[in-house]
Amino acid sequence: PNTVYLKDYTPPDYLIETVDLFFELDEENTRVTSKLRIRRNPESPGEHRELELDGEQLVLESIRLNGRNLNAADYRLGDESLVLPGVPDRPFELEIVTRINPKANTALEGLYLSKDMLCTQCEAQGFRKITYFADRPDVMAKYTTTIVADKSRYPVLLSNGNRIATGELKNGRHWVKWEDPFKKPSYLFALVAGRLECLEDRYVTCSGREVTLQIFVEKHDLDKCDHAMQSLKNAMRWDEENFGREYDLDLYMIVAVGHFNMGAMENKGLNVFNTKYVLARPDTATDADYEHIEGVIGHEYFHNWTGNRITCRDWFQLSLKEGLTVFRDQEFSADRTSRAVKRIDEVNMLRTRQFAEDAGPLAHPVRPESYIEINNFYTLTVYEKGAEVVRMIQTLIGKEGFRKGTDLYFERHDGQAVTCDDFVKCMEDASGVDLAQFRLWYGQAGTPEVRISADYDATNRALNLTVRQSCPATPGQPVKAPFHIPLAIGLLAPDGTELPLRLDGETEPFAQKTRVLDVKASEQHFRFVGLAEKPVVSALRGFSAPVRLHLDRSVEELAFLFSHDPDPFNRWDAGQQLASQVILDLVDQYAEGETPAAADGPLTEAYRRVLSGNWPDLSYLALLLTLPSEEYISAAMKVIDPDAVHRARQTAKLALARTLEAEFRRLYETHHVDEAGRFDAEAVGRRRLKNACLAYLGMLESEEAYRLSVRQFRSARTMTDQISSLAVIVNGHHPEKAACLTEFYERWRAEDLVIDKWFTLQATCHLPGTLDRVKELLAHPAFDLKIPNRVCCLIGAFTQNNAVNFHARDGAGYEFLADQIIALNSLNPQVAARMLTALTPWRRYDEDRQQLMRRQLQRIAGLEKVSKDVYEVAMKSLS
Ligand code: BAL
Ligand code: ZN
Repeated sequence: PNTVYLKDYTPPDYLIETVDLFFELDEENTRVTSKLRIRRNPESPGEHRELELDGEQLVLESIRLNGRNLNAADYRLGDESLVLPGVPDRPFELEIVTRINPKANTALEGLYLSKDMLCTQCEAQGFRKITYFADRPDVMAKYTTTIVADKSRYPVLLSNGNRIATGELKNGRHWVKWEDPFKKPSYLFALVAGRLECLEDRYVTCSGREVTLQIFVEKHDLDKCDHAMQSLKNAMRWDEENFGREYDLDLYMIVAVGHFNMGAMENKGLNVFNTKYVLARPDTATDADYEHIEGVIGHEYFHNWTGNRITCRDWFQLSLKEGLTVFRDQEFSADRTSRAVKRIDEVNMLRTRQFAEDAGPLAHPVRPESYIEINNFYTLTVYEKGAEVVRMIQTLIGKEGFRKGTDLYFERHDGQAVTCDDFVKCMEDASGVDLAQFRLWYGQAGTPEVRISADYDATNRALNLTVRQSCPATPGQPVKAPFHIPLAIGLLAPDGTELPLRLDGETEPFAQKTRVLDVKASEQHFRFVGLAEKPVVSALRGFSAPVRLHLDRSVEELAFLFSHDPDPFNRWDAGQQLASQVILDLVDQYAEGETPAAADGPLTEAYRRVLSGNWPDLSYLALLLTLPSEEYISAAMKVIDPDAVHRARQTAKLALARTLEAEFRRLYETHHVDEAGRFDAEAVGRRRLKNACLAYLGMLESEEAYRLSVRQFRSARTMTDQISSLAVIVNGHHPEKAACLTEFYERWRAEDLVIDKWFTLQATCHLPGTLDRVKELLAHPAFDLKIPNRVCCLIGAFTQNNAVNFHARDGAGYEFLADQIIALNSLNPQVAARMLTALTPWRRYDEDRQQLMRRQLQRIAGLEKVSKDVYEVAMKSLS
């Protein structure tokens, strides 16, 4: 397969001004007529001889140029292209008729069937599976779309923009015509047809325009749309208030689809969503689901400006829209929920998953330089690290400067397809801050390591900080230049109060309690003065840069910060570092064949102090009480030993449960109140805390814990409470485990998203025998390899969230995964490639596991009909 390079980018030779589409829908034989107004691009340096259009898996029926039928001698047809060698100099019209088979489309790109519904997914390159087109984001055109279909099967016919005409036809057919007044790239095209019900509402924008809001779902899901609708209205208001962005069409539609490769898709005026980010009812969706729905609804809505009106010049610039839009949805959620908790959740994901990506063979910059299959680059690096890069810009130029920067960006580039560099330039121009060195964050891969050493000079009452940075080599980038790192820092006195942050030479005290240092060199010195006592350094506050921080700390210092740091992120992080130290000590002891005996003193004491505190934000307290994940602990090891990590973490958890049982019990009972109808921060916090306590109590495997968990399971009125108690039951030896799993299945068998949770719970059970159970579940009538959500909830959950079982020494987990990938490779390459990443970090394990994992990667790479998606991940993983 070909590699595409950023350095090879050239502007399109031809521009497409208008696209007039005519769909005659049929499950297996859809006919697409596309009329294009095309003209040469005056800005293209090329010779303009040939017009090359992209197209895959299409049956070409006819082509007409300015009304004249072309025959086979007039064009060249390849597997992935249609080339017209002689096209006029002046603007011309091209009409292309193709046929496609949506039912056979299991890759879920282009037009496909989801249950009885026809729908599209065009990002990144799905439009070329609908018709021949210049399928690249810098070709922006105005679209009209007419859809003809059987009225009883497809009473609802949707596309982008506004519905401008409808009509009836013979033989029970009808048609609808849509017009999108905004220019857009082909990846934002959408079409949906089906028997759908609609929840409708209205929104009045800041300038007083009324917008109709519609959420389309299957009939039995109509009672699960209220939260999504409210989230949409919240997002629309928030974007007006925080970014000055008003919605631009009179209609905003969302359709929930059961078969979907991604989370959701921001098609202009017609978002298509994975059902899991739309549907919620208190008894079917957890608090986390509710939050994710609001976040994703916000994300897709925010794309209307950051993505749709201003789009990417090419796919290497994907983070231009994704990093910025993730940052925007993060801020939206932080304003809607708890800022501290949201930040911790984000950083947790970044530090475990994105850091691992950055440290492995698939590492790539936020703006990649090459790809084989662009679908493989919808990654944590492009999205989450991309959002961190935007956040750092805000930190460096300030909130006001950032808002001026986005205002300028919208003004300067509206209607254009631009680059990451264009965005940074707006930030520079608006703020006057030089971001030349900062741009390296877009081009250099890898997670920078920042080492801080602090030396207190008692005689001069000064603190000398030395900050060193380096960045490990990544594929194709052996040597890195120093990054521009915003390092937020605070200094604490022994009683926990914040000390002034005056640098040597400054006459005025610094006004704030947190100060951002500009770290730009590989070694830099900062001298803080006027410090009567040796301070404790609170560094990288709020996780001000996506770096690995190394700062030697004693257990006492960590315990101090865990009790006193006013920065909520750093306070939580101090607890994580403390617990990691304790657990890593246990790992060492297991590795040396010892069986550690006692509970750890400092950790227990630190937890006891936290438990006795008075906490307004209970979600935050729940996070303080949660041990670092196995993934996070593993990341600190030279060679990952999944068994030892699992055992050590369980041991630490059990020790805490034993020593603090009474406290956990007290908190559990205090917060075990029925608030089924409430989803405010307080009710969510109660549930999060209560369930964290139940998880500790469950470790005890006592009659009492069994009673509590099964009582909660059977009386729960929220999915949060039910699934949390079932997780405790499943991961222990509860006598009613099998009965509870059956009850749950029987109760929820009609709710796909709840059954997904049932699969996940069993797949993530850390007890022995889980792989056998997962294999049984593959044969369960509710499992279907063609449904991405099911694949993620069973195969993905087992291979990515159950290290101790997936990495079983005999390699059975690896073989199982490879078998599934081989089956998925031909059905849905995108999902197959995503699943395959579980084998990518094979070099992080011991020799035996390395061999076993590598063998499966080789088996996959050697497949006769390997898809581009899978090939790229397998080859890069092995290289
Ligand atoms: N553009 C793909 C889905 C999303 O990031 O919104
Ligand atoms: Zn997005």
